[in-house]
Amino acid sequence: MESVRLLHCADLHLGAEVVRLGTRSRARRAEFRRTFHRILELAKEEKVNLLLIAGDLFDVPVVPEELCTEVRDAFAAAYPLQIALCSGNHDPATCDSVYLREDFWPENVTVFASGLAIKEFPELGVRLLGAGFTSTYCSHTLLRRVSLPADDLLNIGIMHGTLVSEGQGSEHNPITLRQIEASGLRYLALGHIHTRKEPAKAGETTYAYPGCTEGRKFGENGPKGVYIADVSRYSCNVRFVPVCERRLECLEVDISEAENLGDVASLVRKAMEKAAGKGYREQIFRVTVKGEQAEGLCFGIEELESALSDVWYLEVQDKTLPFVDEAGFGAGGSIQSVFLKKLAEREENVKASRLEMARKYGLRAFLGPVDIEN
Ligand SMILES: [Mn+2]
Repeated sequence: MESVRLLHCADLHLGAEVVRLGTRSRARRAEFRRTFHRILELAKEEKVNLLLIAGDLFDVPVVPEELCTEVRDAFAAAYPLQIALCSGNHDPATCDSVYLREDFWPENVTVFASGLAIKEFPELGVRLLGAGFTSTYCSHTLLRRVSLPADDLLNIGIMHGTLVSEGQGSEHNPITLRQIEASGLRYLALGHIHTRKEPAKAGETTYAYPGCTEGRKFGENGPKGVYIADVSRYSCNVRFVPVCERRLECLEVDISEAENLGDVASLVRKAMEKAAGKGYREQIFRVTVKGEQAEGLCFGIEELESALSDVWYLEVQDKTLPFVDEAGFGAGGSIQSVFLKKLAEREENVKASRLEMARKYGLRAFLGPVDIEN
């Protein structure tokens, strides 16, 4: 075979508890499993030869039996697709791991669950090198140098680990670019980093992190998916394919222009659509509203959330500053007017922007605690 098509994914975290989605949490957990099945479908549609799952397929080392069976049966049904996976820091091959169970995995599944091992697939023209975690931590590198036969097989690697600079350590399989370069691999399928990284090269080796396949918590934002890589002796073409059921987004919206609840809702809606496109209603948002409230504007978080209840999940954080009537302090006598007077006395020595900040936050501090952003 001249070239081989790989589907490279990692960090599916099946069985993960999804934090803080309230009544949506249960539905969200089921979505992680649906995404797993979608990846198998995608492998079929794209006529993939080899599916690589680079660690953290499961969220925990000891996996509920029902989930083990679901995954195994789906793998078996994907035959003749070849599937290879390695254990990661969340699903290390500890003594009671499903990865070590005899006669459990179907014939088309290869599991790497200890130090570097090799499996050849002559029918695909591939030699696979893989290693897996045996406990949560692995502070030595699993990417040992091995001498590979100079034959026609393409050398492909799979492991969970952390890219480090020379001399830097990591508790999760530290890998340096020099080690990748010396590996003799054409492609190295990595897992562990949940943010996708564009494929890059070290020597002749292309290495990549596809990121997790669903955002588990805010911060794991944006579209999530897998890499499809066409690898030959001469070339390596990698493309990203999103597979996530939903994306997460964290947004900040300035509502200083809003005069009523409807205005606030429409500013937030516009920001959500801008971030996630037309399908924004199906996504998961954390929105922080900020800015200075206009006079007379009065809204509660719950009111705002219910005005936008057509969005699948939305939580709002309020960091707005309340309205203060500065003109009302002009007459003098009040503690606020003394504060403004003192501030004015320093006008010549302090930068205008700092003075403005002091005025803005200082006046609000008379009303209660103030959250000052940097
Ligand atoms: Mn992970």
